[in-house]
Amino acid sequence: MAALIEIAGLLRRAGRVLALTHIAPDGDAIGSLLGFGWILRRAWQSEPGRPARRLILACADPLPPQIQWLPGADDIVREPPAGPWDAVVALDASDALRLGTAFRPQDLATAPLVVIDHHITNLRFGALNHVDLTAAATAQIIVELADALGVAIGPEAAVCLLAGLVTDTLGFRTTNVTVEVMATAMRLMQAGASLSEIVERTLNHRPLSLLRLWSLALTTLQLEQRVAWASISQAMREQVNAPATGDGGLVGQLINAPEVVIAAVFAETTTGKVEVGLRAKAGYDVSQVALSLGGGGHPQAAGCTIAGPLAAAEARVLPLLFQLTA
Ligand SMILES: [Mn+2]
Repeated sequence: MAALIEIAGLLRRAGRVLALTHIAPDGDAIGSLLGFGWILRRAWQSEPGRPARRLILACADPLPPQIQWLPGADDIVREPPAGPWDAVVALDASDALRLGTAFRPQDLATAPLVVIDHHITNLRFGALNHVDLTAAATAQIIVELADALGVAIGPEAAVCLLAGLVTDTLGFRTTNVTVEVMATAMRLMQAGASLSEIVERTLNHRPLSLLRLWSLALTTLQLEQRVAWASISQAMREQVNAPATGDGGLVGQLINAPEVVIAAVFAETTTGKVEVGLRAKAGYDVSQVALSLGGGGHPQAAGCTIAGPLAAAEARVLPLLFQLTA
């Protein structure tokens, strides 16, 4: 694994950096991307007298409302301008496909690809890979990168990075929350981030259209062999005027039922594909199922996007889940 000090050296020397995060972005994807941006700009500022430098932050998909408010979010572009670059950095993504159209091989003509991630399914697709499976969020690794760069974390970076930690750990409730994670969170609070505001604006954000969508999706809820699943069609979204993608955390609700050890939500996209969100209780591992279907994630939370229609996607995925609980 590439050391953060090596990556920090490369970033300090670089004049033109493109940073990318994954499609269907969550709080850790955007929090890490923005936190990275704030920290790298500060590192560059500490070396005055150098020629103007260029940092572009990109995410191929639009940001959901619960993370649009993070400091600097308006500067994220969906399509990066043309290079050349001195470094391309991929954050919180386990493979290049997950970066969507923001990932263009020609951007690597002059630049090494630096991968910074914490997913067990990471394919180490960069020239430099820092994949820390013990990190609760990619945001936690960005805090370590700030230390490697020797820069103090400012209030904007702190908000973005704490949002990444809070959302990926569901408010510090997942099994990977260690004393170290809590210490990082304390550091970010000391640097100016409000924990209560972040929880309120990310995890607690549930518009009525989402609750109405859940009410429709829950009519499809089924349970077999301790596997619970539900589906969301585009027709349901239109009926309640809900956003075009995602389940807004429904799969995370299903896994909370004591009768359930694995949960899945199948969500039809506007292109007819199906996003599959998977959750597992401790002792079960859905990451390998997601990986085998072209996706990825963590043992307790993973996902993939596969061919539709909904019924075909369910017929393909459910037998793999039943194998885990047999
Ligand atoms: Mn993450």
